[in-house]
Amino acid sequence: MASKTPNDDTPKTDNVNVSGKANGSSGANGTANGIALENSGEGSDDDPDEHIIETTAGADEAGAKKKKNKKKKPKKKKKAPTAQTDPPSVLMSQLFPNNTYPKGEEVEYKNENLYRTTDEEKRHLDNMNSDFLSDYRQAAETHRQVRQWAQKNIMPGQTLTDIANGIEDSVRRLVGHDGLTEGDAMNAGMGFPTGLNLDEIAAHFSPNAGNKTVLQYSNVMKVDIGVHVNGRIVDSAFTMSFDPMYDNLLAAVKDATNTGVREAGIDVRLGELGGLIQETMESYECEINGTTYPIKPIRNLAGHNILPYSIHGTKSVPLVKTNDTTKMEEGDVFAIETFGTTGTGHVDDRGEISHYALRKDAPEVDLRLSSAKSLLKTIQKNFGTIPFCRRYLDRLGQEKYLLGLNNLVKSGIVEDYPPLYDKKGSYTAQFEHTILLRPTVKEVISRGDDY
Ligand SMILES: [Co+2]
Repeated sequence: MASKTPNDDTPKTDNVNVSGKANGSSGANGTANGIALENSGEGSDDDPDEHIIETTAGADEAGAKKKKNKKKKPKKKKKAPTAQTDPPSVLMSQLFPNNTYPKGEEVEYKNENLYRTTDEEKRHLDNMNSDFLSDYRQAAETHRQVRQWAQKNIMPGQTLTDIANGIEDSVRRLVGHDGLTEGDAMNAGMGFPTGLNLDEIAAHFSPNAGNKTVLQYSNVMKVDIGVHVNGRIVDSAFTMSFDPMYDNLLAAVKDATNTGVREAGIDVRLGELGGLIQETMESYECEINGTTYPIKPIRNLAGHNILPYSIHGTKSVPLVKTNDTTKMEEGDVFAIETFGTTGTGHVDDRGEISHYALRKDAPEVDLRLSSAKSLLKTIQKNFGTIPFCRRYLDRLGQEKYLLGLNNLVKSGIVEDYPPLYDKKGSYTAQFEHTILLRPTVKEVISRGDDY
């Protein structure tokens, strides 16, 4: 989830189009959730194990045995699952017993910080963080499994609403918290609303109830997913497109993000890191419908540090060179995210808001509106300071809450995060990873085979 640079006073001169995306005629009809279930090819009895993707050898033998025994139909012993299903439904804690979740990519620090890899004191500090690490690794593995399923199954013709619900239901199943009983979403689940940002929308769009937008072949969609376990939020995003025309745009942003991830480390100055990101991004161009565009970083968006239950800390990682001499420090968690665009390189607030979060520094206000008071209690109990969207209130059974919600925003208790647009007709892309600056090594916790 992107951090927008504060004090951005550029007047909003673009022609305002509040209606958002046109709902082009719907193409191929998706199934419920927009996801076709992969058929495992085996028999069609209603055994839930049938959907498990076979990863072990000996499947043929098992199949032959099965035919022989067909008439007897012996009762199978249910073993604990060892593979994820399609769509994802097996608990992380079952796939990885005893809190042994896979590590992210571990990268040694450079130069004067290289000593940390083997330093006894730093190793001791690292070992004291085992709960922090296992929570973070569980959240990251959930993120990888859900996003890789999403990458395989998202197709033009599906609605953004079905795509968002498919991702979020999967995340909640894998961490074992549906978030429907009071306070359950605070244990583990969504770390922020799923961003599904099309074309010139760079960030902070998630469908509200009733949104009928259908994903088109020509769209460039940023998928920004947050997963948290005990408040440890993994913030990681990728971009999907179906037309190869956009490949260079995506390559530019992937390279810029990987530059930021590679060059980040203890004692690195944030303004200088921005310069390296900018240099990488600006070395690309992309031809779209016969016009060649330079790829620009979006200069009023930034990466950010992450604190427990709080997606935006106080440090930000710019996408262009700045004079910010703030250093990254041991123990910091950063979301390194970059955005590239064929547009102006500047985004503005526009359109209907979906994303909100309770402010950490919320003032003590005597709320007069009873609906605002009760909504505030619901938000505090279910989300704390974790960002949420209107759909998350809907699924808790909240109704007619908009007046109260707007009142909380006006009172400075809740912050709203409007969708962020570059100019109409432009295309934006995003890639993002979460990194842990552990005492001994940098861990790119959200790294996967995909990006
Ligand atoms: Co972010």
